[in-house]
Amino acid sequence: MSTFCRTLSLLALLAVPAAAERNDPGSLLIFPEYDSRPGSITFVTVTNTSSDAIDGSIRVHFNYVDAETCLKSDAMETLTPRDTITVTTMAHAPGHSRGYCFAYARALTSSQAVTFNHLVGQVLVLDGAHASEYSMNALVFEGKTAPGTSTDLDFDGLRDLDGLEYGATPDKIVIPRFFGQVPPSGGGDYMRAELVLLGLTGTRFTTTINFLIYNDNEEGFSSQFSFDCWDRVPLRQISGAFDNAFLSLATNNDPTEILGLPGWESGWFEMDGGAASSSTTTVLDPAFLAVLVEAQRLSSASLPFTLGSQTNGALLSQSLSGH
Ligand SMILES: [Ca+2]
Ligand SMILES: [Ca+2]
Repeated sequence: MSTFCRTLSLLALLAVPAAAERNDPGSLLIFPEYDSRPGSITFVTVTNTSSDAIDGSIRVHFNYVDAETCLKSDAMETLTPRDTITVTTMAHAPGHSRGYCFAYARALTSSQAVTFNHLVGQVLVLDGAHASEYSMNALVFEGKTAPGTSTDLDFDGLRDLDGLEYGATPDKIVIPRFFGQVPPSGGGDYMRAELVLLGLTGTRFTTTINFLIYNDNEEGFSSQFSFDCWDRVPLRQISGAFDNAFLSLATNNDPTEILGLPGWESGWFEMDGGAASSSTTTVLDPAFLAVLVEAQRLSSASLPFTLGSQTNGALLSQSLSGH
C-alpha cells in the first residue's frame, strides 16, 4: 500500500468520533512549547468563546513548566465573556527559559478547578536560534463534570486526564509524514525536524517512548527515546531511521517517492509510551504528548493524530509515585 493510501485509510480510522474529536473549546489547554531564551519570543493566547453575560466569566490558571528543573510557575488571568488575552511567556513566566504551559479554568472566587468548556488557545513561537517561527493551536481537553462544578473528583489537587475529570489522553500518537533528515553538512539544514515530547506521569519521572518508524514502502524500524518532563529533540537523535541517506540507500524504499522529488525520502511514525520511572515507581504505558516541529525556514507544527485513549495522565504530579 502506498503511503498516500495508508494515510487515507488512517484518516478514515480517525474519523471514528471516540478517536478524534473535533477541536471544540475545552476547560484545559496544553501549549506544547514555549521558548523565552535570548533571541526567542513566545506568545500564548487564551480566548473565552462564551457570550453568557451571567456565567461567562472565568479565571484561567496558567502553569509554566520549566524543562530544565521541571518546576512550574503560576499566573492567573480573569477573562470576561468574549475576552481574549495574549501574553509573552518571558513576561508571564519570568525566569523560565523553555518548556511547556498548561492553562485551565478556575472558579472566579475560589481555587477550585471547574468545567468551563469555552476556552480555545494558540501558541506562536519565534525561534531566534533557528530563524524560524511557527504557530499551533493548543491541545484542548474538555471538562467532564457539570458546567461550573469542580473537576477534582478525587480531591488530589491534580487535573486528571482520565475521562472523568477531563478528556483522556491518546493511547498512541501518529505523525503522518516526516521528511528524510539531512545533516547540516549534507546540503543545508532545510530538512530538519524536531520532536517536542512531554510526559504526563509527573515531574519526578523519566518517560521512555517506543517508536515505530516506517519508510515509504511499509518497511518498519523500531527505536526508543527517554526524556524527563519535557524535551525537544532532533529526529536524527532519536533514530538513524529518520535519516535521508539511510532511507534512500539502506532500506527497501520506493525509489519513485517522494513523487516529483525522487531521492528525497519520506515516511511516517507512531509513538506509544513504554514506561515511566521515578526512583521508586515504574508506570507502564505512561501518558505523553508529542508534536513534530519542522524547523526549516518555512516552519510548521500541527496537532498530532491520535489512536485510542488512555486514562493514566495528570497535570501535574510532583510525587515519586505519580498520582
Ligand atoms: Ca484530580
Ligand atoms: Ca499508550
